Order: sequence, then structure tokens, then C-alpha cells
Amino acid sequence: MSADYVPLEGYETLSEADMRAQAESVYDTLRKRRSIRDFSDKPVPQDIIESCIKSAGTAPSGANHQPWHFVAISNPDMKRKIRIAAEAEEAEFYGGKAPDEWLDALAPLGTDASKPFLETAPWLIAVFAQRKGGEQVGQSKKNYYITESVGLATGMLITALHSAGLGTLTHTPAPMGFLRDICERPKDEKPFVLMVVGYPAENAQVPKHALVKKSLGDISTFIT
Ligand code: IYR
Repeated sequence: MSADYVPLEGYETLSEADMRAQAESVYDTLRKRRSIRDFSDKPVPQDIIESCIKSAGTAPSGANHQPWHFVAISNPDMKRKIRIAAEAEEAEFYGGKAPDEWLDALAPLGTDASKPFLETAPWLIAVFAQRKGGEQVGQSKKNYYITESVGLATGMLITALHSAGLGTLTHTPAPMGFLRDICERPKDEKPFVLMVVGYPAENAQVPKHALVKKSLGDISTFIT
């Protein structure tokens, strides 16, 4: 089968000044993102969540197989089930399973096995990575670069949610197998991350240490 190409659309060449302003403006938006653990129970309309998931679905992926599935949950019974299962995993984690080095790394966060936000926040988005799939729904070809693809899509989801003014927590209760069962997803899908989404509570607090990001010089090397 030969490749079928069409003209590129949707790129507008900006002046360097506009490009600079745009790039700085995106940075200014993204640098304000924080992982939130204190959520308001104020509802968020479903259509906003849908738009953010559509943004995530534009991510690049191996062979364009789009190896992801997003389960968005606002149903209180489902949120409760997820909280109970996640807290059971976390109780084991904090109660002896986690190595000391890991617990030391988490100490500045002050996290523990209690996860009330899984019920308080109006939306949970369980992200699944599909081992099998294809460009068309229902195919079961091999997928490629699954972790990279789903990671990119999740990053774009977080960017969309934050840009829409919502707070998020990237939550990874380990192991997450319970999410597949509760969300009734097939065996060849692996839970990737559980995004907690909503408005930050009015007096939400964030850990001070996470405000500090590595500098441009620390995270990059320019070879010109
Ligand atoms: N899943 C646990 C532990 C945890 C692990 C990491 I790495 C974090 O950055 C934060 C928490 C929990 O959610 O408490």
C-alpha cells in the first residue's frame, strides 16, 4: 500500500516577536500548574472534560495507533469503589511494602494512605494503555511505543485541563490492576495513571518543595 499525502494545514507563520510572546505565554500558564490534593466538590460540566480528552487524543503515537483509553468518572458509587480499592493498596504501600528510600523521597509531600480526594473531586479520569489495537477501533494489531504514546497523551490531557482552569493530581496507586476491574476494561489494557480533576479547594495547600523547578541550564544543553 502506498502512502497517501495531503497538503499540511493549520500552521500559521508567526513573526519572531509573536512567537516569542506565545512561547512565553504558554510557559507562564504551565509554570502555574501544581499537583493538587485538596479539591472542591464543585461540579465540572462534562463537556469541558470531553474537550480536554479530545485534546489528549491529538497526541502523536506509534504508527498512529492511539493506544489509549480514557474512562471519565463522576458517578459517586464508582468514585467510592475506586477510593476504597486505592486506599487498600496505599495502606500496604505505606504500611511496610515501600522501601525506606521511597518513603524518604515522599516525606516532603506528607502523603499517606488516606485519599479522600478520590471522592471529593468531581471527576476521575483513568488512563489505560492498550497493548493491542490499531488505527481503527476494534483492531487487535500490535501497538508500538505504548508507554511513550500514552505518556504524551496524558501530558497533553494535563495541559488541557490546567489551561481550562482546572486542578489535577496525577495519582498512581500501585498496583493499579483494580482500575481495570472497576472500569470493566479488557485484559490487554494496562492502567497507566489515575487523574484526579476538579477545582482546587478554596484554601488548598501545596507542598513548598515542589514549587522549585530545575533551571533551564540544569535541564538543557544547547549545541549550536
Ligand atoms: N501512590 C502513593 C505514593 C506516591 C508515590 C509517588 I513517586 C508520589 O510522587 C506521590 C505518592 C500515594 O499516592 O500516596
